[in-house]
Amino acid sequence: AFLKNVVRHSKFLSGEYDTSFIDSTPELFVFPKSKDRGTKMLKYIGTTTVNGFEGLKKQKKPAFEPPQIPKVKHSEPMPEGTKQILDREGADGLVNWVKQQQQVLLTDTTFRDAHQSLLATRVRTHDLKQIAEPTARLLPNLFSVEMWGGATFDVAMRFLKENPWERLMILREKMPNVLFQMLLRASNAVGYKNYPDNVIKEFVTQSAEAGIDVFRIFDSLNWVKGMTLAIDAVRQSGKIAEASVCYTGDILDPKRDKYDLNYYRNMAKELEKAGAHILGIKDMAGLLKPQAAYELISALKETVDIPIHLHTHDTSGNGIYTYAKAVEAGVDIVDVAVSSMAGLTSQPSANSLYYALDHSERKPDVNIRALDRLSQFWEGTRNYYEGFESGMRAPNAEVYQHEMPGGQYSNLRQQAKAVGLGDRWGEVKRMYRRVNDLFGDIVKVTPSSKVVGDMALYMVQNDLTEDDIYEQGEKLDFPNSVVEFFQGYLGQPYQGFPQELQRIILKGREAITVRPGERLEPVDFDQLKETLYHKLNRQVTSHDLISYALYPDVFLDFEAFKEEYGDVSVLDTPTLFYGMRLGEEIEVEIEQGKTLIVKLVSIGEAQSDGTRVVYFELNGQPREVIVPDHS
Ligand code: 3PY
Ligand code: ZN
Repeated sequence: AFLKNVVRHSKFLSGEYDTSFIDSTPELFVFPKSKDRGTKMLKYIGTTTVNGFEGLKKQKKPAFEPPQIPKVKHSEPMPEGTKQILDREGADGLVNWVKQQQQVLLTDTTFRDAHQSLLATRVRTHDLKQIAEPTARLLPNLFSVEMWGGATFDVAMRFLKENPWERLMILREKMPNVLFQMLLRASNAVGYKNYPDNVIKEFVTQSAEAGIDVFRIFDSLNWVKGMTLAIDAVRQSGKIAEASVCYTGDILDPKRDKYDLNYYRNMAKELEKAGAHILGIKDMAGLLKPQAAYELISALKETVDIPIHLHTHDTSGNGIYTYAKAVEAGVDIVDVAVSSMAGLTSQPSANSLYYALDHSERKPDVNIRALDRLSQFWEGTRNYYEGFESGMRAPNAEVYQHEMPGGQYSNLRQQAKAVGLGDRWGEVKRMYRRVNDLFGDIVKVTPSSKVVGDMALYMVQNDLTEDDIYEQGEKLDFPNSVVEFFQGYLGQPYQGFPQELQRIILKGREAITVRPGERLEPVDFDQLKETLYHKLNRQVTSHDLISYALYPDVFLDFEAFKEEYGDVSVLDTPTLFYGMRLGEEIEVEIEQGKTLIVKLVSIGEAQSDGTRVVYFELNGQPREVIVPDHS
């Protein structure tokens, strides 16, 4: 709204300007000064000091020990890695290289799934960027670093108030040697619903251009029909399509025969035919038991020619044993995390796997000292995020009962707390499995896992049983996500929906069996750009546009937040979460080479209008801001 300068001038907008334009309208070249960058920041710090941060219990900022960043020689050339192989030899060349390896290759998930699964996805770019270059230098032999996708896109904007595209580009610059991997929910992109086909294509194109090399693509119901568009888009961008089968049930349990070995074999063949460069096995809950891993991988190695990449979660504590058996059966790549960010609902520890495979032919070619140093950094950094820990302290083999994905565990627990079910968490977990059975035993991974989670919360909250659903279902108002799921808007589950239940839940609403994307109007990006331009009053980048197409409300809220508080991604994490202690002084680098020194002097009494004055010094000058007091 404050922009009155050249970029808003009608001549400039219509392109009817020449060099005389500058001379005739000099006033338009006065840009709004970044005058209030400091004030906005003080307002943020003041508000957070007084009111706390969303999702965290308000408390005085703890004094954290700064994490130890491993020292590396910045001036030395960056060691080459898999990224150079892809760039030189293309996707097929890279796949051939993988096939030639005797060692088991590693993907490090510390930058994505590990913190999605342990810390509700809250790890910030500010911390990731400290350890990015050391990781690239210390672990150049990784197959890939998973650092984007899944829930990170949404959480970055919604809670951390930072731009996910910036994260990608900042890390890319610091890590030019290893493949960057993301998790793509096929037709759901990085969201919770199906998007129009052209949005998926555009998102893949933009992600590839910004630096993603490997796309792990999955459908939340293992519906191959929902995946082919994304696979094609990735192939067209010249990147690696890792099409994945989600693993559920237990292939060795004769009573769970819906998802047997043949089911996985068939799907693997279909994905290879659909153009997968690599076959992913996505064991999102950590249900793949060691002997099952041996049999599954052995069977799939006979079924497909492409490399196999196994992903699991260590919730039960059996992760390393599962990997050891998979390695024995010839798996090509496995997902691990740096040890202080591993275990529990996260991936198995890279450091532990290294020793587990010591003296074997397939021992990974990584430097264990390097892994130890990276682990020290993460041990310190993890303390910043303590308020987002799930509360799980030990391996929990109950996961074989409830089957909840590792990435969902901490989030659903937060959600349960938010609706007042914090002390009924045990019931929620048991209900989660009962809902799965009620729904006909479905694959549970984002977003189908969210549907099961929503239904479980709904049933616990309203004290409902399966019989109640069948008997009183006509009168019940089911959660939206559940209704849409039964409408077929997330695709079709294997062997279809339970029909009687579908009838009860839909109450006469339509149900589709075609691919949802076929029925969605393509987004008119030119029109959308125009709309967004008027909403933001500034130039719209292609990243803004796709963020807005995926998450319109979240994106606009994020923009409004920036308007009020500026760019808070420059703040250190303790300050972002807890504000400041009285008398504390911090330095904030607001841009390269420009640092502000902020001191919190005092906090005024609560006023009758519900505000407080917070007194700071900014670069030695007294400054005060008025902030609301929500207590
Ligand atoms: C996601 O989709 O975010 C997941 O991590 C699923 O396991
Ligand atoms: Zn996962």
